[in-house]
Amino acid sequence: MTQYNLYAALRAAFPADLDSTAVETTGTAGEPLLYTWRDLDRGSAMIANLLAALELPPGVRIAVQVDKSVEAMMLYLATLRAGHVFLPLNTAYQSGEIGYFIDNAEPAVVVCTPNNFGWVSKIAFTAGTRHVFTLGDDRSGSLLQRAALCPDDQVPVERAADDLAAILYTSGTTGRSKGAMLTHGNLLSNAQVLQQVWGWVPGDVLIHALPIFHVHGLFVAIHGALLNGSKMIWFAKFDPQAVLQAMPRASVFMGVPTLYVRLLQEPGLNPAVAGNMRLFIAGSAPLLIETFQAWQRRTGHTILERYGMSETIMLTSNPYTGGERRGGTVGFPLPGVQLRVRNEQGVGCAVNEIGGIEVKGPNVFKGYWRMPEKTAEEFTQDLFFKTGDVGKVDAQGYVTIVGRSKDLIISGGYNVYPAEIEGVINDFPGVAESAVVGVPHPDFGEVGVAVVVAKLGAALDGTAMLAHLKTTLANFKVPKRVDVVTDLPRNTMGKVQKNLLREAYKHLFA
Ligand code: MCA
Ligand code: AMP
Repeated sequence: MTQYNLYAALRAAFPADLDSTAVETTGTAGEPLLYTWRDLDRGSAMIANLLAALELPPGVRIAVQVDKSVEAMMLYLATLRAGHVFLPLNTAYQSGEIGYFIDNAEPAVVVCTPNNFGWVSKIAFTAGTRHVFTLGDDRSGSLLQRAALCPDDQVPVERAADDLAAILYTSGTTGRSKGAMLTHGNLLSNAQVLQQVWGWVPGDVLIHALPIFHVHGLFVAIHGALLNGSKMIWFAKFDPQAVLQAMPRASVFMGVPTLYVRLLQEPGLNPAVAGNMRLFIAGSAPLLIETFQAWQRRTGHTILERYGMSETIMLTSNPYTGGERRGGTVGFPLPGVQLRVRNEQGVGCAVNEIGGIEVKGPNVFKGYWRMPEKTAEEFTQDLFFKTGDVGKVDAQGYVTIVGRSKDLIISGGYNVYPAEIEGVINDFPGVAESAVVGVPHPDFGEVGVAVVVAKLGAALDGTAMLAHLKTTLANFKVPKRVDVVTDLPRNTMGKVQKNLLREAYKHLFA
């Protein structure tokens, strides 16, 4: 198998003028910050050399829970260069969640914010991690202090296409997260396909306003810009007004639907402000047709919706050219991706018939970290990956997602697995049982509502329960409402009828 490194492929696309601007951003005090391509290359080389100095065997996990910064991106690039495996963690995760990931992944290195060093390092050292560095969003912390002493050139360690580049934890229907193992080959092939189908051109400028611990912000956006030698206008946090200010200088924007909903609330969104834009891309959650149409009316641009997963990176996309971008659909399978829809008996569905979406291609992950049985369960005999999404394909080949067979809520682009939340609620004193369901929400698309039954004789306090959940779970997982009821609706088999609960609560936030 040919030897290469994803970083080397990205580096080869950097512009000839390494002193031109690669990233434009603002510091924590609002001061303008510019990074050149040379800065990205040198900075990532120094961190890669620091990792090399630790003399770790190739392929160890580098777990990272830090605020978004350009240096955090350099740490990702450095991990690739050093031949290790990047393991990004949502900054909202709390100690119980981080403890699980560290125990499960056994990272050789953990990088956290200076503020969290106390509790994160305790978890990491207890789990056997020997190196814990800190990285602040203001270039503070031990990682950069140590890296500053290292040489600023480095030859990326050669890897095979099949070698791991990253592990992304994605929650499970059983309530336990699984680490999706992505290879250098998965990531590079997908980035190359997207560069072609989205028509990236020299001079493109990307607005990067997404978090960098998930596929969307970390891979689709960063790889897209780097592989095209394109400048990024970089925001540590999504702020609709700041994005609008940057828009006249940009040409590509990527966002989850909530970002589009919030931009639409800005009076300053108009065709003129979007006049230089070439492409608006949406994904990670269903884009409501109303949002799609409102965007057309307000800007004159048609959002291109695409569909993907942590396990597969990008799978389908509406056409950039040569066809209609059809709202409510996720477009066509990307070149190289085979996509089929099958019913519960495993029989292929007819045109427009609804079934489970299954996929195969160079983008499909290698399996779940240390979970061979779980991996085997998620693949068919002929090695298609079962996405857990339910959909259909029309006569022209457009794919539409109509629902999910997995019990999953997607809230503001983040996945929330009811089983995990129910587990935490059920451990709360006085709780007999609970059900968490997703209901429509105007800002987040969908949010969780918890319906809880008390044990006989117990009095439950919804406010205390919410306070407990806020200290236990990442904030976006906390249900927006807890209702205490006398019993849960069940079918004749005794199974909780979540569809009835969804129906009962569907207008709660409407
Ligand atoms: C924040 N809050 C949320 C969410 N985010 N509640 C539900 N769902 C959310 N997503 C709550 C917090 O708990 C808090 O509540 C309050 O909102 C304010 O928190 P803050 O962090 O200030 O919120 P924000 O900055 O306004 O964040 C909203 C956001 C953010 C910008 C929409 O959630 C976001 O960046 N989402 C993008 C996620 C993403 O990148 N997904 C891609 C996954 P309280 O005050 O009560 O505590 S990759 C993927 O899905 C696949 C592969 C793909 O296809 O791309
Ligand atoms: P994650 O586990 O974060 O990788 O989320 C993957 C899931 O997000 C997919 O299985 C889909 O259910 C959902 N998803 C991603 N893009 C879209 C989209 N454009 N429309 C509907 N659902 C989407």
